[in-house]
Amino acid sequence: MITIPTSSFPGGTSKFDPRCFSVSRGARVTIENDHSAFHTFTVTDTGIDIEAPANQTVDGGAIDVSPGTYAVVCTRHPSMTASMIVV
Ligand SMILES: [Cu+2]
Repeated sequence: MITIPTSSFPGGTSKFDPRCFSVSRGARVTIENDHSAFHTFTVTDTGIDIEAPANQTVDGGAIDVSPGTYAVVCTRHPSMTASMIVV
């Protein structure tokens, strides 16, 4: 479960919580967007691009990529980043 906290804005920096996490290959991820803005969970150099509408929890599907460390970003807010380690 990746959370985008409700307190992300205003006055703060939007973020993923946790900022660094590991998942087993093939595991499903859930994105809980508790914030009042649209965000994405986009994994660089993969086809993973999950839209997380405001105040919704979405099933991100299975993470089926090779083991390694990946950069995660919100395409709407480039300062919103995280690291995903696939094992
Ligand atoms: Cu965002």
